[in-house]
Formats: sequence, structure tokens, C-alpha cells
Amino acid sequence: MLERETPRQELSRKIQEKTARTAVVGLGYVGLPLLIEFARAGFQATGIEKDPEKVDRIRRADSYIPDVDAPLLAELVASKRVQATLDESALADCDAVSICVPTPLRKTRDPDLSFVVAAAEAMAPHMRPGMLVILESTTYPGTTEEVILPALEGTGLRAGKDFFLCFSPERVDPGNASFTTRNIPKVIGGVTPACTEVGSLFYQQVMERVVPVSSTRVAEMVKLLENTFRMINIGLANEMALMCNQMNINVWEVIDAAATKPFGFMPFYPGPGLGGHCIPVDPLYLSWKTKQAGHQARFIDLAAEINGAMPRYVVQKVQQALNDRSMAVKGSRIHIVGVAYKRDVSDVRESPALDVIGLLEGMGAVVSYSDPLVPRLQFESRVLEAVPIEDAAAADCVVLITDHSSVDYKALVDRAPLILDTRNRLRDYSAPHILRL
Ligand code: SAJ
Repeated sequence: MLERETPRQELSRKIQEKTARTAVVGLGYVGLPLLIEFARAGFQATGIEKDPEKVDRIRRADSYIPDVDAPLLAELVASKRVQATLDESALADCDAVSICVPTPLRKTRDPDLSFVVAAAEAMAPHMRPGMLVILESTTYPGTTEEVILPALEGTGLRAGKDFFLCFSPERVDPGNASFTTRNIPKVIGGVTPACTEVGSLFYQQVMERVVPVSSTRVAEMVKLLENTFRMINIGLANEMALMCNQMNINVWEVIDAAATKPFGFMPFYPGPGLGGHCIPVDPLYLSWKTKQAGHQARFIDLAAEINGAMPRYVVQKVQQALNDRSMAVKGSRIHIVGVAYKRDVSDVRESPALDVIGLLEGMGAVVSYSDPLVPRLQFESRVLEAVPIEDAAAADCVVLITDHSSVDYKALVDRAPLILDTRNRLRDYSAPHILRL
């Protein structure tokens, strides 16, 4: 008599046969591209999403993620290879589930795992032998084992025997055409060696290169090292700007010359502050966790302090520039060019432009902004409307916060009476009315 397959054997066979039914929980800039890759690899792919508008747009093949090709989405939706639903019970029919939900900070700057907990609680009622669950959301080491594992083993099933649980950090770089979900090496670590092997087997069907590591904690820490590395080096670049300013040295020239070193150096650049939902946030997940264990993450805390002080430094430079022209900040018309958190994105989360606007308004300036990708900006209790960049001509001072590629900087230089360039975008221009960090 044929021996009954173990849950691991059954799932491994279904993965290799591509009959495993896959799912992604959370269809944002990480989850939707991942869902598409599951389908492109030949799997049935179901997206579970809380936002009805997102579900509706996917069903209409109206892609809301620029990296997700609408015609491909249309083809996959028409062939029913990709489906989207609000209904979490769809998980009951799925074999391999990747969780791609947000991990923001609370107002207290502590980790907010509410979305991860909600996803684990949604999974639990539908757990059965032969399932694989992979958490992708960036979080502190221990989250998978301390939050997800108990929720799933509460069903009486055992990880590594009945079901398989891994962590695999998302490395999506929105808008990057060279590095995509499919070709970015994928790190993955399981709660047990069997979990790592089953999770790796699944992702090997989808990604070009899978990098297995020995545990979920290692995998969780890998992502935090990657982004903490960036945050701290940006902090160093910002402190270099402060030091060079004091010594009347052009920090941009220093960095560009240092970047000619063909080894052992990687350029980072000063700026108006640290924006986005990754770099300012991820390292604080790590410092919060290590603080619980009694270790003060001094590099992270210091870099956060330096990066966090850059908006105020920008405002000081504006104040100095106006003062040198016998003008006060109070009553001055100040025009901000670019409010998104970085070039060529429309996302304003944690954007330093918000801090700069708040500080300038607090000093009595009349602030306007232009940004081709951000037509309106939720600012405290108000919604600010973007004005045409031509309005910069009427400003007393222009502050270039985010240097989108589509802006005509030559026209800006000709038009504006005074410009503080925080991104060295005007490196090709030299004039008394152009100032730099
Ligand atoms: N920034 C600087 N100076 C720099 C680099 C960035 O001030 O030299 C500022 C940016 O203006 C922005 C913030 O830091 O406000 C973050 O910029 P970022 O280039 O790190 O971009 P993010 O936040 O989109 O980071 C994402 C991360 N991707 C993932 O977490 C999967 C990060 O790991 C990537 O390295 C980064 O994209 C990237 O390289 O584009």
C-alpha cells in the first residue's frame, strides 16, 4: 500500500508541480508585484487585500503600482491566474501564503505590528497541514517566532512538521527597472530547517536566486542591517555637510572626489533630512528591540538625531540667506520646490519638506510649494495645493528640497531671486543667488 505523503512531501510535490495555490496578503508596492510573479511562475495566485478600491482596480486590471505592467495584469486577471478578494476565508484554499503588510511606527516612535498581528489572526482559522506561510514585512528580529508562530501553533499544528513558517525580507525598490521582484536575490530563513527548505523550494520557482539562511531571526536582521547601513551613512554625509559648512568647504565636491576611489568607498549625500517609509523607520525597529535587551544602539540613535536635525539646519540657512539680504523670515514668501520624500516618487511619507514647511510657517513665513508629482499635500489639518513652479519668481527665497528629473532647473535659476539647493541639483550653475547645503 502506498504510504500517505507527509505534509512536507505533499506541499513540496505541489510546489514542484505548480499545483500549489498561492496567496499574498497585502497588495501594496511589495505584495502586488509578488502576486504577479507567483502567477508568471505558473501558480494560481490569490491576493487578499483590505482596501476595496485596490481589489476593484485589480479586478479591472487597472494597475495602481507603476512597476506592475497593466497589459500583463489584464492577461493574468482574464485567465483567472490572478484573483483579488477582500475575503480572508480564501486563505482556506491556499497552500503557500506570503504576508506583505505595513510595519509603520506608532506616534510614540515604537514598532506598530498591528497589521502583522491582524494577518496572523486571519491565517490561524484557515491553517491546515501542508501550508507554508512567509512573512515579508520588515520587522525586528524575533517577530516571526514571537508573534506569528504562536498564532499559527495555537491551532495545535506544529511548525516544521504540519506547516512551514519563514521570514523573507522584501527588497523591492519601486521604480527600479533593473532590479525587480524576480531578479533581486531573495533571502529566506525558516523557524526550522524543514521550513527553510520548503520556503526556499517555493521561492526557487519564482525568483532567480534564493539565499537560504539558518533562521527567521537572521533573515529579519539582514534587512535591518541593509537599511540601517543606509541610514547611518546618510547621517555621516549630513554631518560632513555641517562640518564642511563650518570650514567653508564644498561638501558636494568632497564627496564626488571621494567617490572616484574605486574600492572601499560608497557615496552617500547630504540632504534636507530622511524621508520615506523604510529608511527612517526600519532602524528604529532594531534600536527598539535591542533596547528591550538592554543594549543602546548608539549609532542608530546618533544618526537619527543628525538626520532629524537637517530640516532645522535648512531653515537656519534660509534665515541666514534672507538676513544677508536684510530680510526677515517673518513675512517672507518662501517657495518649496519638490515635497516628495525623494526624487521621482510621489510619496510624501516622512518627507523632510513637511518639517521645513512647519518650521518656516512657525517663523511667520508665507510658504507655497510646487511638485509635479504631488498636486496636493496633507499638511497637519490642512490640504496645501501645489502652485506652478513659475510662482518661484515672486518668492523672496526658493528652497529646492526634492530634485525631480522633470523640472526645468535652468528656468528656475533664471527666474528665482534666491535659491537654497539642498540636493546639489544646480551643481552646473554658479551665481551669487544660488546657495547650497
Ligand atoms: N537620502 C539622502 N542621501 C542619500 C540617500 C538617500 O539624503 O545619499 C534620503 C532620500 O532623499 C530619502 C531617504 O534618504 O529621503 C531614503 O532614501 P533611499 O534612497 O534610501 O530610498 P528608500 O527610502 O526608497 O529606500 C528603499 C529601500 N528599499 C528597501 O527597503 C527594499 C532601500 O533599501 C534601498 O536601498 C533604496 O530604496 C534604494 O536604493 O532606492
